[in-house]
Amino acid sequence: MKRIAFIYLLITFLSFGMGLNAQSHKPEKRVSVNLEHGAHRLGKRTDKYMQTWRNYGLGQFIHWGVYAIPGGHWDGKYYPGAAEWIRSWKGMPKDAYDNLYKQFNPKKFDAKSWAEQAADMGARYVIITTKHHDGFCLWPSEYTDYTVEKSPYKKDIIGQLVEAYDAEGIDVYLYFSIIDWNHPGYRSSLKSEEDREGYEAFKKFTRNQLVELLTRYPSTKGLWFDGTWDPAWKEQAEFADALGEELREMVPGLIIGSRFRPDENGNRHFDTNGDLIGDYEQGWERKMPNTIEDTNGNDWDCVMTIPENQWGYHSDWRGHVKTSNELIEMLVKAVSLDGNFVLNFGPDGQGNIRPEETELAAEIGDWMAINSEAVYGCGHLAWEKEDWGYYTVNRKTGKTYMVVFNTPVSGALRVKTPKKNRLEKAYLLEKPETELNIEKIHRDEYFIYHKPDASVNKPFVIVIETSGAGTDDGNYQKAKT
Ligand code: FHN
Repeated sequence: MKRIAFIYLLITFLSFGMGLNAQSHKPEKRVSVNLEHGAHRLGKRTDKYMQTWRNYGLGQFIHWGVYAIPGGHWDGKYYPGAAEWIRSWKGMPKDAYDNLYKQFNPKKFDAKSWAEQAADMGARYVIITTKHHDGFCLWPSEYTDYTVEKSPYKKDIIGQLVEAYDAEGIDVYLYFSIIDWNHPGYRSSLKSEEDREGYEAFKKFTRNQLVELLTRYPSTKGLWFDGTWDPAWKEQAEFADALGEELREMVPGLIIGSRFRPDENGNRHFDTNGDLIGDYEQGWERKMPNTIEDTNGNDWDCVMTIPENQWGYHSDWRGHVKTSNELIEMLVKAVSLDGNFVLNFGPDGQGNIRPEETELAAEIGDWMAINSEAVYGCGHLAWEKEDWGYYTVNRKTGKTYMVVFNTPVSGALRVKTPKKNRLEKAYLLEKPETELNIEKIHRDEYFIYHKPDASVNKPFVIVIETSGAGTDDGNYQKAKT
């Protein structure tokens, strides 16, 4: 323990000294106390399941539920907030919302076509909302009547999706909201004995539903928890820890991120000592780290919406809608910083994926069809960051890529190799036969010349080959705790 405390202090000192914590999610104050329900592991998980997770690169998020029926509108009124939250927006009658499931009959829903589209886009994993904060279950749970089985649609949606995505070779992760506005025992905070009694029943229900999900869908690779920020849940360190262990015993290698359980002091994501609770950091929602130091050496995913903040279907997207180039840049940036990028889709009440999402999926898929080699199985290369874009490196083969988003007018792309590492060759991934000119500027500093013709409006990938000392992985090692 003393040795660990010393390492904490050393890292804290180095981090502050080097100004590394600027964007960090990790609590800045590092202490070392004994915790029963804090992190159970320091550093990354190294097993084969987590290695598979790490190499996904691109994932798809699906937010679907009865909120897709109003699609951000009620009684002719436009609700600008996140569509999946409409039940809680001022002016929305709760009773009306709670009866919407009686209209849930998505006749156009075709799990196979969703899965095929995701595969064509290049997604290697999918996160599906089994139930969101409203508590409506997309599987026929035996622990509540508020499920798809009681809707006119009747059929098990999660079952169909798991089957279809499994068939496409896309790993399935189940999203599960701890917040459940439909359960009588659910409370955001526990203020009375009565609250506590009701909450005990809610905890049992939560456990039963999770066990039920993993029993029904044993090919599940992980659980993506949400809605764990309430004071009531933050008191449940012991319960959540035991539940996590029980679930992990059910599925070998089960992956659970940092949004699930608090430590005994109610800290989430990072425990009182500043160590990550869970298998990867789940705090990068609609934002991304800028440097490898920001990631604290942890695995992480970034979940991203296409418009500013709509997860469920909103029929009226206002404001900026991201382009495929922006999304591809986020994907590559995530991979270059050892993370996964998960793009959200919010199908409508009939089960259609909206045309904007379909178009973006196709554009990303076209790019991935040529360039996914620079994404899958790739991670961070600790070379000096350049303005043209991002380096990625294949973790197994060491093959190195430059993913170029901004070509300088000169066409000269600067590359600074680590000491004793010579840049020998550069070619376009798309046309390996086209070798690019390399000019040595100074020691370890080169220009690679390439100016794509004016018709090129997508990022391109250059493969580079070096000789000498090999790649310097120092930063990654330094960040590991
Ligand atoms: O409140 C939810 C939100 O609706 C959405 O599901 C996102 C997805 O990460 N999670 C919560 C906000 O963090």
